[in-house]
Amino acid sequence: MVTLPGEGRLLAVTDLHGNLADFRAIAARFRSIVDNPGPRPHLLFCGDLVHGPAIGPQEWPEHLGDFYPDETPQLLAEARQLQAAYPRQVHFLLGNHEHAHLGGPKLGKFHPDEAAHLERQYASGGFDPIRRWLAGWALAAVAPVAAIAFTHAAPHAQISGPRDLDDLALAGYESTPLTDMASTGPLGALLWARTTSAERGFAFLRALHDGCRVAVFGHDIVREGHLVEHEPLLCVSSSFGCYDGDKLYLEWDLARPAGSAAEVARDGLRRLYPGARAVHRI
Ligand SMILES: [Mn+2]
Repeated sequence: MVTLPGEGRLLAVTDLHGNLADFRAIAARFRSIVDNPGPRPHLLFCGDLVHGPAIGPQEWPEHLGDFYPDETPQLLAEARQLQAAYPRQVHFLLGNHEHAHLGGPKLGKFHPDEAAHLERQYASGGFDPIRRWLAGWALAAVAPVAAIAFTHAAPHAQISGPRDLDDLALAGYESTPLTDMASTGPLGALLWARTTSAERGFAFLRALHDGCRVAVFGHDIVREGHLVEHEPLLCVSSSFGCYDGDKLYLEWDLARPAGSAAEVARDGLRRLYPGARAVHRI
């Protein structure tokens, strides 16, 4: 688990899926404030940086939003460089797509085997350092003063404390059916759950950090950019499956205690491309 400090600005994005332009947009925003006086800003990626569509602009379907080419290798290279430049300020959460390289079930979204397709783009052994890097990504982040927790998928996991996350083994899910993942235990829920009940969401938050009131996550596509299905859930779509004008990220003062998901949505969501035409309204 990543524990964020109680001051400084936090930028959080979800599900880039190989979209290099979107990565560069949030990285540029981070760089624009990184040298400001005052507490250091933080940048958090909430999983699924990898695996994009291999579909040409002519065949591109409406449900995937604006066209982009999959540039996962370059995105990973630039993400590593950014973290190397700001090691205590740039954080990554594991998504189900990264897990496919670490013992998770095989994913066939745009290729028969997404992980094999990406690894084939590297020279022999070239993916090994990337895999070691991915293996160190966290499963959750907590901003204790802001009272916000971050995961890749919905906060459906049943845990008794943050230590439970340390004990989760990533390997061994190669042949688990995808439809079973969200119910196979805490790891499957953390990476695959699309939603959860209010009761279970609040129980997860309490287990991570007593006083946490808001759960921010991605994984599912929300065409409008975000959804508060009910408290404490705030699902954010920053990139994949959205039109540029609808892509949202979170920007929050880590010293400001959040009271509810609705408050964080109202005051913390920003457009990734403020100049682009929004198809949907916030
Ligand atoms: Mn996902």
